[in-house]
Parts: sequence; C-alpha cells; structure tokens
Amino acid sequence: VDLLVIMYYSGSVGIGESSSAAEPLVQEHKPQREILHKSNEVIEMDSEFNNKFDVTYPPRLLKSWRPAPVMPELDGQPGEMGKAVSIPTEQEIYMKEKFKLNQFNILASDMMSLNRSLPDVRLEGCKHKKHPAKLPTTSVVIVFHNEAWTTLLRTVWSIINRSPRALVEEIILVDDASERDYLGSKLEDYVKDLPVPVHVLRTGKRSGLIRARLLGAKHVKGSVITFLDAHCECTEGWLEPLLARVAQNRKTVVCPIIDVISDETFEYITASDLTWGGFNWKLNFRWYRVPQREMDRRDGDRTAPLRTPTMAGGLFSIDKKYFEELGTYDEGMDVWGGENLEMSFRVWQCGGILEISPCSHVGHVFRDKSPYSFPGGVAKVVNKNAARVAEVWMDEWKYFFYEMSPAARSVDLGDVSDRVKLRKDLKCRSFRWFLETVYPESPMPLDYYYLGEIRNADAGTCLDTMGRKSNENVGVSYCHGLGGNQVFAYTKRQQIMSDDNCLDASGNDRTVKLVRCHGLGGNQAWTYDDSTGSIHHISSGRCLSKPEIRDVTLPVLKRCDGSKGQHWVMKSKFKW
Ligand code: UD2
Ligand code: MN
Repeated sequence: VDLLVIMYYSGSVGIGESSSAAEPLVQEHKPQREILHKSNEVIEMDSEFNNKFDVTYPPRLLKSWRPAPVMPELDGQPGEMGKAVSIPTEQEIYMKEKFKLNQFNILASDMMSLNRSLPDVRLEGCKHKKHPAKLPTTSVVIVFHNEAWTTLLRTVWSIINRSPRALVEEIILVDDASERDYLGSKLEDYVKDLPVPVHVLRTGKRSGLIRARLLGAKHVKGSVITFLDAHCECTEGWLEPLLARVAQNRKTVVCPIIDVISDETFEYITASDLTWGGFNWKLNFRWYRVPQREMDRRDGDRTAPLRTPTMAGGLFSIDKKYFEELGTYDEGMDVWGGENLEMSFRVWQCGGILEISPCSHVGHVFRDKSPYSFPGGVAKVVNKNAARVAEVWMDEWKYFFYEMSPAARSVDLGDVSDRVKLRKDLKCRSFRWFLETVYPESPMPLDYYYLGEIRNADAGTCLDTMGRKSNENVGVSYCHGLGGNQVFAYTKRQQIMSDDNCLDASGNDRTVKLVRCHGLGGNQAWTYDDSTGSIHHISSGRCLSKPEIRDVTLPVLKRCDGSKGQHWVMKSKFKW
C-alpha cells in the first residue's frame, strides 16, 4: 500500500506554490485504491435515514436560477458555506457504525441542507472571464450504486442551484442496481417536482459504472454530456468554463478542478490548481505537480485551461457526438477502474485534447475505501480493466504494468479486438507519441535499457523495494522472479527506477534510498557496466555492493573494487 499524502495548507489541499522543479513531482491524493473494501454484504439502511427528504429546508432556488451565496435563513445551519459539520459527541459511536455504509460520514451529510451554500472558490480572474455568447446545452449524467440519499440529491441540487437554467437540458440519474429501498420509486417521486427535468434510468442488474454511464449517455438530449459522480457539489460558475471549451473545439474534453469534500466532516476544501493527472506503473491514476513547461505554455496564467495527460475519471464534459465518434467507453470493463486512463489515452492518441479548466470547481467526496461489492473480486476486476487499457493503448509500455502487477497476466481480460480495431480505424497515434509529446514527465521512461530484476552475482539476492515508500531504503531479498517489488528499469537517463521512485544516494550515506524521480541526474544517476556488472553511482564515485553482513538486507555503496559482491546481473530483455 502506497503512501497517502494529503497536504493541508491554509484551507487548501495540494502543493505549495513556491516549490521548484527539483522537488518531488507527486501529490498522492485520494483516489487511492490499493486498499479496497472486499466485503459484499448488503447493508440495509434504517428508516430514519431512508426518509431524509430535507423537508426542513425548502429548496432555495425555484424562481431565480442564480442564488445569492448565502440565504439568511440558512445561516447557522450545519455545513453552510462549505464549513465542517461536527457530530455531537454522544453520537460518535453511531457515526462510526454508519460510516461503513458509504465510507463517508453519513450523519454529517444528513445534517446539512441539500441546498447548502458553498464559498466561491474561483481565482479572481475567473469571475470576469468572457465566454462565447452561445454555449451548447448539456445533459448531466450521474451513475450510482447504493449512494446515500443526501449526497445524491445534494449533487442534483448543486447543479440546479449553480448552473444557468438554459444550459442544463436535463439530469440523468442512472441507478446501477442499488439495493436500498429509498432509491426505488421514491426517487422518481422526488425528482419529478424538481425545476429541471431529471430522469431516472435503471440498469436492472449490476453493470458497473462504465456500462451504467453508457446507458445514461444513450439517452442524452443535450449536445454535451457532463459526467459527475453521485457525491459531488458544484460551485458557482462551474459549468460555463467547461461548455465554453467544448464549444471552442469539439474535440476538447474538459474536467473541472476536483475539490475535496471531507469524508469525515463534509468540509469543502479547495484543491490545488497546480496539479495534473498522471499514472504509475500499476496504472493507478495519480495527481502530480504541473511541470514548468505547461505553466510556460499558458504564459503563467493560472486561469487558462491546463492540458493534462490523464483525468481522474468521474467529472468531465464531452461533446456528445465526439464521445460517440471516439468510441464512447470500453464496454468490456467491469465495476470500477481503468476507464479513466483508457479515455485519457484515447483522447490524446486519437487527436483530441484533455484539459482541466481551473475556473471550474466541483467538490467530490473522496473515500479511502470502496463501500460497495466488486463482483468477481476487487483485484481481478481492477487488473482486468487495467490490462484492457494496457493491451489496447500502451504498446510495449504495457510491460511496465505487467511487471508491476504480475497477477494481471493471468486474468481473463476478455476480447479486446473491437477496441484494437477502433484504434486502427481512428488512426490513433502510438503510446510513444503520447509519452514524447503529452507526457515526457511520465514515470514510465521513454527510453530504457532494461526492465526486470537486478540480481547480485555473489549473494544471489535481488534488489527489492520491500514495498517501502519514498525516502526509505531499498533492500535486497530472495529472488522470486515474480516482478512487483523486484522490478526495476534502467533508463537512458541513467536512472534505476521502480515505479515513480528512483534509486538515490547522497553525501556520505552508505545506504541507497528510493526517492521520487526528479529527472535531473545528480544523486539519481547511475551507470551500469554490462561486462563487469558494476552499478556505479556517478556523483559519489562508489559502487553498489551486496549487504556487508549476511542477514542484513540493505545493499550499500562502497569503493569500487571489482569484487563479485559488486557484480549485478540484469539478465533478461536487456536492450543496449
Ligand atoms: C474515481 C472517479 C470515478 C471513476 C473511478 C475509476 C472521480 C472523482 N471519481 O473513483 O468516477 O472514474 O475513479 O473507475 O474522478 N458506481 C456504479 N456502479 C458500480 C460502481 C460505482 O454506478 O458498480 C458509481 C458510484 O456510485 C459513483 C461512481 O460510479 O457514483 C464512481 O464510483 P466511486 O465514487 O466509487 O469512484 P471514485 O470516486 O473512487
Ligand atoms: Mn466518487
């Protein structure tokens, strides 16, 4: 399980603005799915929560479509203006119990208005931006499985309250076979009186979010589809910047900045506008710092759309016809995962543009675990979806994924021939093009000599990350030949990488650490001599050696002496 770092700075999540290029390029932020909830028990809601219809707080905005940010009568209600909700101490045990239902604090959500107010979190420069006079209409598609009533309806109300009426054609709710009574006909009853057309579609049997979205997309009447998760809150001015970019170029797929709604308190926390989407060798989506290159392309204007290699997946607008031309989604993907990278690679490789509009902010409740079941098993599902992405879009870079997640080699990934054909028919570019042009900062190296285990000729053990995190020592252990923690790439930039970490040694320290790759050489530059097997650390002039004492699992840097303990074998697939 990787490190989960959320950096809080004065009310905002993300990375500081003063950091230089040499600092680590990562912000690991939820979504973070290595730990997934594996139980498939069906949890019944009790009626007290089923009946939360928010009757106490009348809908705020039935006549005018642009509410004042705070309605006086709601001042002092829990959560208004995006504030944290605190639960009375006597309810804490109950709160913890209920947390498991949704993997967020449902008590906090149920205490707030469905119409709660939020601060206008936009940069000043966003508030006065001119948009094209005629924007396309959009249908908002929200899929859900066992979503809580208040988070689902707050998502809907936030769209109603904070979007220009003329731009929202309809809201389409797709129920993916939820097992909760309150999501039955009661939902239709509730939404029929709302001031925007809201349609409820049902998949009938559990289809997974990808196929559920496809069902929703089929019924869209607007010219743009906007997808949202079922536990979001849209802020003032969220929609116009998304539609404006699609209107300017129909092949642009646009995401908002995804702010964080705390899963504990429902506090609205602004996310950084200095992060973009990447991915690691496991094919997990990850947030990383926007490189200077992209800041420069935008002339340093933080309100300008940001080109991003990948999207988180849940929240974006796309021209409906373009969505279809581009091959919608891969219907062979189940439950959760993979579709975000698949869509990202497809957009870029097939001639589109993927952007984050920093003027559009939508909050999302990020969770540590998934609350729902994964029919077929979490690992199988996630590996299958990722393997489909790798097989269709990633060319030889798929090996980074398979080496890192060896179990994916044996999953049945089904038939991908339709998707391969799609790639051909659309004349899409190669993954090399994507890495070279869109994502040169990728943790998957563009050019590398070797990918595999690194074995010590004397000790017979292999370099092993031991599952450790950044800034911890690399180890050695029994060579298991299964990849994962024993897979390293030796790159043409002289790095020895494992996922987004690089072997790094500094000063007089004899041990070797795993540190975020910075791409600047320095303490992360190594040369491998194929004939002697030495791994030479350039800045210190020393050589990587087997651990000095048996039973100790730390390799060390020593004066180069040509001994067998300094002989490392990179044995397979070496390409000089
Ligand atoms: C992120 C995305 C999510 C999706 C996912 C990868 C954001 C904010 N969220 O995970 O949209 O791209 O990565 O697949 O970018 N759902 C169903 N049926 C299922 C499972 C889920 O309808 O079988 C619904 C679920 O109720 C929710 C949506 O799909 O509304 C996304 O699921 P999630 O919230 O568990 O995903 P998340 O936010 O962790
Ligand atoms: Mn979500």
